Amino acid sequence: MSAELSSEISGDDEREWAKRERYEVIAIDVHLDAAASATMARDVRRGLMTIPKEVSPKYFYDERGSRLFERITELEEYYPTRAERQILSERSAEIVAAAGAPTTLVELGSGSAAKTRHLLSAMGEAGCLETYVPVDISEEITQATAARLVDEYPGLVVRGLVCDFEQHLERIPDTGDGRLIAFLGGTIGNLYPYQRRSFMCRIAALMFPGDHFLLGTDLIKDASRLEAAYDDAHGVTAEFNKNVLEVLNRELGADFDLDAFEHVARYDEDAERMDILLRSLADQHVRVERIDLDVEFAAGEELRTEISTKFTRERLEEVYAHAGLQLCGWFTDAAGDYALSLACRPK
Ligand code: SAH
Ligand code: AVI
Repeated sequence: MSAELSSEISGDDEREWAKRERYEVIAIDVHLDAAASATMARDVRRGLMTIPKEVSPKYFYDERGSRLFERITELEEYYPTRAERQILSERSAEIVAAAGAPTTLVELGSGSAAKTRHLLSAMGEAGCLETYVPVDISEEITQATAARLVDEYPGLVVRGLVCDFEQHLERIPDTGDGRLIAFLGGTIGNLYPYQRRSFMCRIAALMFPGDHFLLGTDLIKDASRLEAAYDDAHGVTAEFNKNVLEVLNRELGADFDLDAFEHVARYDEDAERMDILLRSLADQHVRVERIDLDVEFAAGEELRTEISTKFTRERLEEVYAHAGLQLCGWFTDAAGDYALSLACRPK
């Protein structure tokens, strides 16, 4: 609002203007529609008919699932969030400089953007911060995050996208002047290798010269620490895992009995990934009404709900090279548990 204009209004008017301003600086495009429910129906049908059975982790994140994930990030056993926060709090200024002082921060799987503030603040301090583009499948958390950030960063424009980042990456706005595209939290580890390869090629295709990609990845370590991180003593991860069954019950009219499954978290050394599963505690029958599907589970049978791949620097260099990108920055926490890597197009 201009100073001239603000001097003409007061009291209720001023509050009304403040509200209006907020609407003007936040634009969230929602691309989850009838097609998205059809995709979910198709995905779930295919997953429950496959051997071994599986459900995509993107269905974890309804409002309750997003809240449970936030609780996971605070658990003693779940070190990745703390490690990534340490790197961002200490090295964001360096990362922003290495990324060429971008005006726009695009964040895929942004969630509550709790750690992202370090990057936004560093961009603010470098005098380049203009636009933040959160991209997430959960509308509730994206709206709430956008509202909080415009309050915390006066002048920031938020142009969010509620969509599936595996399908709608091309909708990310071209804001000109250099973008930093961040994919934090280790979420890339939740993609299967074939999904990761296609995702990375599409990211590379989106990047203009001068754009940079910042990727958070958990690093390979001792299996016992990994398994504890995904099977905490308070049972929050178990609740998060079982929440996907609640989502299927609500969205697809399924009748999963949550007590008839147990949470399992196992490290697969060959595939270098955690397998997160739900093991059936008995022979049982599940009906998924909305897709007219009957599914049999044998006692002990496992339904895979998520993988969480762990990386090394060498493996990430291969991931980037396959997508035609080049590693141009490597930042780890003091314990070497977690890495943020910066990639760009080769000159
Ligand atoms: N980046 C945050 C949140 C990580 S949790 C952090 O580091 O703490 C993973 C986030 O990705 C959730 O907010 C979830 O809603 C989102 N997400 C998962 N699959 C997605 C998909 N296919 N498309 C868009 N967002 C997705
Ligand atoms: C979002 N993603 C990176 C988390 C992970 O560590 O793979 C999801 C998670 N699943 C169980 N705990 C955390």
